[in-house]
Amino acid sequence: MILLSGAEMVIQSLIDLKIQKIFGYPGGAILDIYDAFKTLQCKKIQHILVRHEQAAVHMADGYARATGKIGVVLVTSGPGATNSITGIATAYMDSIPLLIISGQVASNLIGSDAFQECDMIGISRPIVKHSFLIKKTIDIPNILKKSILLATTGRPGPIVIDLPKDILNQKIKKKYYFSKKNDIKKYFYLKKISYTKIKNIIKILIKAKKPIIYAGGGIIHSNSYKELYKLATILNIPVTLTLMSLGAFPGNHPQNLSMIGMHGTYSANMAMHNSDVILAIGTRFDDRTTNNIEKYCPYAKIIHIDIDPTSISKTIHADIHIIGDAKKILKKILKIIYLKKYHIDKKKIKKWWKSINTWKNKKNIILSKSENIIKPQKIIKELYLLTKGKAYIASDVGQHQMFTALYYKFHKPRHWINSGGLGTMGFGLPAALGIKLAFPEHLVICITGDGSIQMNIQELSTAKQYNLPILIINLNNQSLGMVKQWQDLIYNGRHSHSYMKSLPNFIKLSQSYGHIGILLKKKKDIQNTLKKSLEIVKKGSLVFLDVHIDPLEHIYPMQIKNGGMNDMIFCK
Ligand SMILES: Cc1ncc(C[n+]2csc(CCOP(=O)(O)OP(=O)(O)O)c2C)c(N)n1
Repeated sequence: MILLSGAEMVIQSLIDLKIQKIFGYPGGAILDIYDAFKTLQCKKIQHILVRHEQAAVHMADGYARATGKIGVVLVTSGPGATNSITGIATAYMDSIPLLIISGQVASNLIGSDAFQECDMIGISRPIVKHSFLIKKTIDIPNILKKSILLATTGRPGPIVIDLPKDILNQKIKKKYYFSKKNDIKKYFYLKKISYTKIKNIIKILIKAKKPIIYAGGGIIHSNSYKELYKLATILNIPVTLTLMSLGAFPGNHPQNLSMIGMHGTYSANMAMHNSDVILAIGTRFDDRTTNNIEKYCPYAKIIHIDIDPTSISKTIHADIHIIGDAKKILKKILKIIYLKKYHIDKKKIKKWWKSINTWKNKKNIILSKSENIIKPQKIIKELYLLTKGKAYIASDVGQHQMFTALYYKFHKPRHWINSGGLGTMGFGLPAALGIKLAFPEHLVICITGDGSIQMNIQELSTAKQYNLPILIINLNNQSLGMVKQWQDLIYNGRHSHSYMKSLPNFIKLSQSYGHIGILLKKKKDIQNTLKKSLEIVKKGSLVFLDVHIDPLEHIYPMQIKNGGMNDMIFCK
């Protein structure tokens, strides 16, 4: 057994837990941990020094979403801890597994308003899956191990570990014991999946005249895309996705109706509204996907599969539900379909498909003609064609996010990374860097807006330090576009503080960080400029492409507030 300080135990445990990357920023309370990187001569973990703790959490979050592994963050006490809060809330809302290790003042000073003291456990409590204040050095390995299990199992989520400075002390060595055995007690108990319920669900799906699958982010968290694909194609059922699950079903598959909800496609929302059976998997029926719950899908029987019991009938009543891992449940459904040799008559829902195809073919978005001005839809479509839907794309929050969700067809899961639940501007750039760190060989693109990018633009410096050549596409409309759109539609066009007058010169700004800045203003240059930018990125430089788009463009379709799923508008 080796002797280590508390700080060394943190690093050694993370090595033993096979953590490869830590995103962090040093400060007084965690200097011992930073010192332990040196005293242990740690080479197995790469530490990425960000420029702001919020970005550290988003970077770890992007890394986690793209890889399916946990993202680990290290921040100091006080302002370091509070700066991480928006990132933690972002991960919490989208069920992303993160471990946030925060420094704390020494145990004897806790509660005395000591320098850089804040009650991190208290502040973060409503936005974590669980948290620990470690009181004894020897508990460090076990609590780290337990935290990773908690963060990554069941419904994933962020865990905070607060570490008082005295228990990390580099000068005090204690026996380090890390158990390699799987000896942590499971914290949840899942009932055996009911055979009768599964048979019942299959019968309902087979009998349905207008069935639909509504697949959420849980499909991605549980890696059950193959099972979803099999079930949907065997039964010939249309599939709708949420903002969080784009890519969980191939974007160009004829059964894919794409995104539902506030900015969902016409066909997806119409099909949901008119369906007679909804199979909802790994989704929580949040308000952006349901519109007014009183008018929600009036003809449908609802079957809900989810790992989180608190999601069942939380907003929409489930007629039948199964709690558990989506992959296991879908596998069981498929197994029973095969074993029992159910008679599946795909033609039975021919009429349903006819209606869906009419909705699909309806030209529901009326684009105003533009001679020279770039329409945001056009650039995203072109990007999709040039990258063949294979790029990892991180976005920020606003119109550009919705344009990307609607016009870039994601063929694979974990390639569309955005903040859905909290809707955090400033997420895109750090998240894209986290993805690039995970997959250095892959093309990573950040699609952002002139408002969002300025919320974490300092990370261009991190990108330079770690040589992370991504493509940033700034859909620049000189305004907080989504806010302006709401003001146009709901506030009679009164643009109160949604226009930004003094934007920086993004080209010079990115050049000053050591990157390449390119300006795109004309419609006729879209294809060539995109190609050129992608080539430069491929050669190893970060490109900041500042695209001046039509500042008046809106994102449509848009559901009418308080309406049903089928109440949408398509133009101003
Ligand atoms: C941190 C944060 N503050 C405020 C908002 C509210 N909000 C949502 S979209 C938006 C405008 C985003 O503007 P921009 O990034 O330029 O994107 P655009 O809508 O123009 O594409 C704002 C202010 C938010 N989502 N996040």
